[in-house]
Amino acid sequence: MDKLIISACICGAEVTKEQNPAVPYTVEEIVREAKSAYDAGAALIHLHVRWDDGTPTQDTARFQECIDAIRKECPDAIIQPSTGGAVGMTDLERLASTDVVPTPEMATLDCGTCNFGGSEIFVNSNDTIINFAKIMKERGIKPELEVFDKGMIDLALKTADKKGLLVHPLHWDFVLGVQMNATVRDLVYMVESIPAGSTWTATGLGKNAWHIAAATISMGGHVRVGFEDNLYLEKGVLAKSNGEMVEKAVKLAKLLGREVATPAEAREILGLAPLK
Ligand code: KMH
Ligand code: ZN
Repeated sequence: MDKLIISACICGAEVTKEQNPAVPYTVEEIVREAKSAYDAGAALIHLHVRWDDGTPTQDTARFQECIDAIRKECPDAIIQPSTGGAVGMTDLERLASTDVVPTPEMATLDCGTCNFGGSEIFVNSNDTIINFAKIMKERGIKPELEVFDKGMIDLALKTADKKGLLVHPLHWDFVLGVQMNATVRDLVYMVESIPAGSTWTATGLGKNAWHIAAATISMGGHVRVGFEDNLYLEKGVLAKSNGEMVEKAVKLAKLLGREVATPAEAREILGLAPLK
């Protein structure tokens, strides 16, 4: 089994300080959370950014400021901007997070439309998937294929992959518990549905975080934890930082006998070029 890559989704676009006061908005807070996750063992930071009042933004300059500041504290972390942004943003707006310098090694690529709760719909048409894949391929950005149910795996393969826009081996992120359930059976179904040779990360929303993490560690996948997906360390106990959640994932890995990957090892596992 490969070593375990721990990704930290430190901020997201939806969670608020009202739900957990440690949710970061300002550049300083985002750096604090990225550093806490990195110091605890995260190799990869999945990044959304906010304006100081908490409003999600895909503004290139804000991403640049956050990435530059994170880079000072987490020199070798893989920093993966979101191109999902927030519900309601245009495709152009969403892609602006990748216009930073240097070009990101990775970015998310969402592979289908999804009910996001209440009346919110996260829209990713076939053309969006194809266009994002094309742009990422042209720019040498490795996509993390975000899939919220099994149909999105099929859709990614039938759209972008069929057009030769995805470079193999692919890397997937199974976001369970938004639309699809987050049981081990669901997770196994997802893993069995991706092309051979793919790497994969899984995350469970809210209370689903920890059993999905334990199953993923046991199955040889990689784990994503953080405020974007879950605000609680355990039932009724809010996490004080993203670092606390990464620490828990590291503890689980130790208990289950899986070593944790450094950022350099994570780059090797994901087929990314070593950091210069
Ligand atoms: N905030 C969601 C609408 C991604 O980062 O690519 C989209 C999202 C997925 O979080
Ligand atoms: Zn995200």
